[in-house]
Amino acid sequence: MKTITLTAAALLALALPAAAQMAPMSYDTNADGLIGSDEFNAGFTESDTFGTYDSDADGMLNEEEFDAAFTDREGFDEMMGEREFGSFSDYDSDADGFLDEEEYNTAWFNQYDADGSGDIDEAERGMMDADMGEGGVFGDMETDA
Ligand SMILES: [Ca+2]
Ligand SMILES: [Ca+2]
Ligand SMILES: [Ca+2]
Ligand SMILES: [Ca+2]
Repeated sequence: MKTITLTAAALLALALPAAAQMAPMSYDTNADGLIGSDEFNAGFTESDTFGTYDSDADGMLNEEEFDAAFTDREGFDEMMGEREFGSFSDYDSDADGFLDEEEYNTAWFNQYDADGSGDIDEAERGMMDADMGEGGVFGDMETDA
């Protein structure tokens, strides 16, 4: 009987991380309650919002693609609420006229890391969840794409 109990407990312990990974927000891979920039980059890249907005599939967002995805998008200001969202040039840190995925990821990470602490804590994560959820910035990509 003891063996069965232990086995069940072991199975449960194994099942928990797997269940957590199935959640839509699996960014916090080391489960410390914070999303660091590495964790964000990995999760955000996987969600492939970048690829969705890269209409000509050249691996870069040009200003036109960026504006279509964000600044010119209907209802975008409402989704951003109080948040400041700059223009293309604010995010094109090397000013080559394109956003590569790293520039793009960094731009959004900085949006969510509102206090600039270098990670996204639970409070900041609420904003991220709202953006990823239905009616959020990334929530209705399919209907917009
Ligand atoms: Ca973490
Ligand atoms: Ca492109
Ligand atoms: Ca660039
Ligand atoms: Ca923070």
